[in-house]
Amino acid sequence: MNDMTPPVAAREHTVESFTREFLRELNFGRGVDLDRASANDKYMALARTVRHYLMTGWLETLRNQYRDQAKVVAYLSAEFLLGRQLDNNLLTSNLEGIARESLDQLGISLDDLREVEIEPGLGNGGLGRLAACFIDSLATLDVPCIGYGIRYEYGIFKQAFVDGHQVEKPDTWLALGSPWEFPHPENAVTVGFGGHVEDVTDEDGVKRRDWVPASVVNGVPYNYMVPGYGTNRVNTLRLWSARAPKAFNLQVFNEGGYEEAVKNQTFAENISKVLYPEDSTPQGKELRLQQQYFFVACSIADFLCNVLPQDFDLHRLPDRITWQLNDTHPVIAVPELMRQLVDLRGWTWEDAWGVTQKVFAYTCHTLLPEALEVWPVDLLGKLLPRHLEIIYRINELFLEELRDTYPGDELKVRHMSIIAEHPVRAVRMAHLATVAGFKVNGVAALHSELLRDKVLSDFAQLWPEKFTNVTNGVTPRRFVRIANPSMSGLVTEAIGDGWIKDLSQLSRLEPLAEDAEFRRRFRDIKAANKVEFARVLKERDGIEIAGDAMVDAMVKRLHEYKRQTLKLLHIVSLYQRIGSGALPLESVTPRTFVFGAKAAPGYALAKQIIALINAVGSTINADASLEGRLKVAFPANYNVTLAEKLIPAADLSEQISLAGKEASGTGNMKFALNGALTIGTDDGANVEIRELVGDENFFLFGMSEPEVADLEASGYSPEAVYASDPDLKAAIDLISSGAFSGGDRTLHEPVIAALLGEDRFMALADFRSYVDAQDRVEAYYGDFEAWSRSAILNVARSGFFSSDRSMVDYMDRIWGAKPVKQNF
Ligand code: RUG
Repeated sequence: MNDMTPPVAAREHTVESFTREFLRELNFGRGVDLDRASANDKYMALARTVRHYLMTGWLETLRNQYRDQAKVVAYLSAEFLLGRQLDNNLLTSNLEGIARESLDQLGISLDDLREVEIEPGLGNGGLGRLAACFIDSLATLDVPCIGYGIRYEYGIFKQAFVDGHQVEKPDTWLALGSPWEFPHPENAVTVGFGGHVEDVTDEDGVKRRDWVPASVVNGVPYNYMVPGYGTNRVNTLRLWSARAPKAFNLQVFNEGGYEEAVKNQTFAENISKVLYPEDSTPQGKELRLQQQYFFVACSIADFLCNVLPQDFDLHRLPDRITWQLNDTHPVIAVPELMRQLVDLRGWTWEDAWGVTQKVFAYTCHTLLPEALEVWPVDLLGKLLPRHLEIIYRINELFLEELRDTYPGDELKVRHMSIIAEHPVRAVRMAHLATVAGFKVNGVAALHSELLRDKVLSDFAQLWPEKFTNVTNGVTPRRFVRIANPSMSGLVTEAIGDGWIKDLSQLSRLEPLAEDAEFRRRFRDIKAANKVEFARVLKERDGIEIAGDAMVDAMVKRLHEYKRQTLKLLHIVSLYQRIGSGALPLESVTPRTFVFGAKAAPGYALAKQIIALINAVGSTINADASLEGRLKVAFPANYNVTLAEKLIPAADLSEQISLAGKEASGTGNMKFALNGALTIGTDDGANVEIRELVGDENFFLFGMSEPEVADLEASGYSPEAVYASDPDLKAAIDLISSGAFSGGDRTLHEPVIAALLGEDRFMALADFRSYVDAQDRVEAYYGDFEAWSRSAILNVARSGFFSSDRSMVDYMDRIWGAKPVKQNF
């Protein structure tokens, strides 16, 4: 590319031009005519038409970047949970109205075509969705960014329920084609695995270590456009797909050795076959480490060799890039860069380490010690022998520094070492990231504080300036503008559309909370969103819910610390109290309890909790005596697409983790921004949500983090809590009696045993406070004017939770990257 290359002609933003383009794609791209085109043909043609409109911006962004060499943020993430692309790309290309009109004229419904798109589920939950929000915001803010990740052939498993039990099915998101990606097999990068390391002396007599891998795998880049909203900038997301360098062994195949002939191919392609189904508690699996190394090695080589100009002096690398490490998953990038500089380019260790320490920054997303990845040295050494050597060397120098700083304090040295000695010798990836990174951030104020004072406190003492906080955020484009068009229309009518790019402008809605007519319209929109959600649930899952009941939503991965069991105990308690006559049915607000949750396939207790929720749901839903007042809806396979329907419909957002366990949460932000009130503990970003929306517009309950720590220290007895609270006891006893399992007393025993035995996340301890808070919810919901006022204030005061703001914070506190406006 040079400055003389003419820019690709921009497409005309007219219905005629769009129609021409669409029909051309249908005829020439799909080889069908309109009369015979299937819905998929039409969707594909539509998607390709939209991407033509984004092409000028993309090519210009690449050209400008190549010319200006502005500092780039490379967001290294094993997960990008993108959600459907069509709506977002229609919005950013300013084609929503034009596309609809054009398709209408052709007798095609845009809404029908939207339904054809299968979302790329390339992430487990919050962490992957956050990455998708961040790249959207960076493009919108005109910041040069490349997202680097893995193009999993199968994304997060598709969840089904069989007799209420979770069954995992492969997510075949690519089956009908993927119109948004651009594969470039000619730019494949080669990555090694296994083998050994040897000493070599080069022609100049310089000795160095040389890694001789046992096998190699090719990484093929697939590029995706990441268009900004209200700007011409289109950044790139580059996802790597693994391929065998040699397709297969023809000779062996011809001799009938069919399996043997494709062995290499299978090994290679398995690497990007499936998203590792974990969220907060990683299981140490070889394939997972292969995936991690595969994508960071491809990404680093790509940046050094393809993105930077060939004559670039790598000593200036820190001026050109920050590699943001999204959790510990990409941390193997640290020794990989060292290897690139020392082994492949002959740099001294000191020079290489000097640069390495200036280009990586690390975001930690957890507080659970078991979620901080460690890799046994046996495994790491087998797969990446040279990287293990480099890690040992980094650690050796680090420990020397520690011994100088803390003479005689071997306990501290052992605590801080990158290498753990027990239970097996292993590399602590969070320590490696902290030692190498120039910044370490948590993802909400409380989380960053606990990271600094508890999880990584020794490091924070040594390097206080490294530690910072950036509270997470969510993109207002997808989660308000697109997901909630009616509310967006109302907001825009009231304050203009500047909020879509500057969410702090939502504060201008505050006075309207006092305006009865505005409240009525706001309420009407929520009511209509509920009807729409009910329609979707019926069509998608065959679940029937009332269109006008309170929508009480708990959607997140299934994990004990998130405490779906606490929500369940509340539901069972309501049911039990109604059944026993303690609670008159007429006094109970009609409510739909919506659950959405996938359990990691290897997490047995989480799966048992799912089965229990479904069992309780079936019983309650079938109980005619409740006159439909309580309903449990647990649609299988909760995903971004369903989230976009549920969140605008929700009244109550359940954010009930044990204080000190949820790093941030981002669902909590999406609900507040769509006018749901939160019932929550003082945990993660709930703390900031409550501070901003105000105590009176938030239902706080439960122990604070210091109270949890105190209770832990003084000895917690779930049995004692159970014995002392009659409602809790009655609820648990009802489950144990077999009331939800056709009289079978053993079926749900493991869940009850976990609660009464250890109750690691203190659900029982917070039960009373939670039920009291739910009583406050009931009472407040009855006053619909007050509730609507609070709902509007939640929207008005949640502008802080835009991922645009998060990105500005990252730029200021970490990256030093600057927006670069596109001038065309
Ligand atoms: O559990 C956390 C959420 O609290 C957080 O909001 C999200 C994004 O920061 O990341 C989630 N997370 C953490 N996902 N995987 C991990 C494991 O470290």
